[in-house]
Amino acid sequence: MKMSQVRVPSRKAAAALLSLPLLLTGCEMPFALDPRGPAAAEIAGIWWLLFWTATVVSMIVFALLGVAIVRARAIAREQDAAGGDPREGKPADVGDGHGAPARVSWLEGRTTGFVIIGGGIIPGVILIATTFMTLSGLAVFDTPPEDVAFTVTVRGHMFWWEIEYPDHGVVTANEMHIPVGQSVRVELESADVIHSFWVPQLHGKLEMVPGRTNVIYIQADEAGVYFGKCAEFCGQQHANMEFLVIAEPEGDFEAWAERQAEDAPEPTDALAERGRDVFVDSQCALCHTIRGVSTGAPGAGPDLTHLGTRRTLAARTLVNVRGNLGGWILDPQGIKPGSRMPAVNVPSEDFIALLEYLDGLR
Ligand code: HEC
Ligand SMILES: [Cu+2]
Repeated sequence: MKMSQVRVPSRKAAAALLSLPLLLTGCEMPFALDPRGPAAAEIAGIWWLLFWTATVVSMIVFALLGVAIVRARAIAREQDAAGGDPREGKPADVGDGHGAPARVSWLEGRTTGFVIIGGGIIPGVILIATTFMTLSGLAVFDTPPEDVAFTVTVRGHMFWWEIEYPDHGVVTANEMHIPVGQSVRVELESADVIHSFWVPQLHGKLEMVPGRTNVIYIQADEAGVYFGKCAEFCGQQHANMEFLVIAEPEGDFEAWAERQAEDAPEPTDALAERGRDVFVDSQCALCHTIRGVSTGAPGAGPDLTHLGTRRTLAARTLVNVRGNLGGWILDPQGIKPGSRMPAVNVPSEDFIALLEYLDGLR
């Protein structure tokens, strides 16, 4: 084929193609590459190592390819001009029968060495080195830090997170608090299918497997709200199985834990009091624990004792404001189809009271 027959993509098409990766990332640094804890920093380091190695290798490969193309075209032109192979005086069609050159002169006699070194030894050294660096980096999953502040148990449910602090006597859901700069041991369990615990800015993913306990150590070096997500497809609402890790100064953390360990606050007015009765007398109480008020079946639904202190509802599906709370109770299957909470029929006056009560659980 002659060069003129090759279709070169237009400049516009090339520009569109090149900007595609930017669109895909939304032009923001992906969470995992913006680490805020030692384990995530280690993992991001491995990512950058592999990225730059791959970049340098591909640049060299593309440069060699470019050289080969330019040379081949030069030789082809010379052949055309001379009506044969300019080096050996052979006919023009000695190559592939279409006028392409048979050999590239600068590689002649050097091909074996080039293939062994360029195709075997160099890639071998790079692969072995990066394998060792990756494996030693992955030790962040297995090596317990020297000082561990305490243990939290996180149990995955379809499609929410049960979070328990055995040392503090706290049970909550979908929102985990940790003290800044301290390492926390997290025991990962599952109540049903395989889930995966992932807080990209703090650590890599670790599976939550029914019947076993996996352990991960997380630490945040800066105060902040970190996004977490189930990273193993677990069913219809997998995409809405998210959570928050809130890293705060130790004093704030202790205050939070103390408050969470208390029983639910008493209703402060008649409406809220009626709301509590509605809750206790309805199906809600079969699935949800409100400490001091109701004991739901274990694992049937999130603990609601201090519901009003949480930032989000239903595993980060909704912001926790009264309107959303009402919407959720009326139509959980419309908001999160396939979630394990059924719509419960509550008469409208009762509903207002119920909302008043639940919103007051701070
Ligand atoms: C069959 C068990 C069941 C019943 C009955 C039930 N729920 Fe739920 N509820 C759940 C489950 C499971 C979730 C978690 C849903 C998810 O996020 O996927 C949930 C979530 C919630 C949440 C959000 C909690 C959070 O921290 O995100 C609230 C609030 C709630 N339910 C209130 C109620 C009220 C009020 C009633 C009664 C009108 C009720 N539930 C009845 C199982 C139940
Ligand atoms: Cu999941």
